[in-house]
Amino acid sequence: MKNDYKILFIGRTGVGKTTAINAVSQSKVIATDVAMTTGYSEQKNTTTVGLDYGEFTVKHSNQNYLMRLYGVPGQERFAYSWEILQKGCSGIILLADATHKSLVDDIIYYTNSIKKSSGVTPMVIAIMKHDLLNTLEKQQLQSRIDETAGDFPMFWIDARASETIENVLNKLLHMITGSGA
Ligand SMILES: Nc1nc2c(ncn2[C@@H]2O[C@H](COP(=O)(O)OP(=O)(O)O)[C@@H](O)[C@H]2O)c(=O)[nH]1
Ligand SMILES: [Mg+2]
Repeated sequence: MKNDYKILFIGRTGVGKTTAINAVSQSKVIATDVAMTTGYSEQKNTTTVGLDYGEFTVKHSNQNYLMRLYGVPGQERFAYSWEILQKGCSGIILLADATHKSLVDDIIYYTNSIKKSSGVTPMVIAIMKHDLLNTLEKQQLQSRIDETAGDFPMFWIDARASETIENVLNKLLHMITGSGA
């Protein structure tokens, strides 16, 4: 029985992909961040030029499930790399930045691209940086996302808190294995 899964963390630069994979990986994370020469963002001075890679093993009923975690380059490069990356992909975590004005557009863009090419791959939406919103903003965001992507399970995540990411990985594993794990 296959128990080795390729999981993609997809989202724009700065959303928290590298932080999230670092937080849960039990193996040394391989990152390809380099100093940025052009300014996409004022807050960050590194950007992902390739992939992050980490590993997360879940033990269930005496069986180990290895989740291979890949941080996928932001939207700028997504269109070019997507076909290659999705090969053998078992599950997708779509990371969306709660503080970014393009949050809903991002979700529409990614869910449409993904549905078109791999409509059956289990996918969940992880909303990052919600700690920077107030309660009302969070409620408004929740209803906009429900309208846009209500058919995907949604989680509020803090990339710096490993248990919130582990929850998402466990949910995704359930979806992949059909609750066998
Ligand atoms: N406040 C807050 N900051 C976060 C959260 N997730 C990530 N960050 C911060 O966002 C910045 C960019 O994260 P990074 O992992 O480099 O993003 P990447 O470009 O997607 O790999 C880092 O300084 C993180 O600490 C979150 O949920 N809340
Ligand atoms: Mg990164």
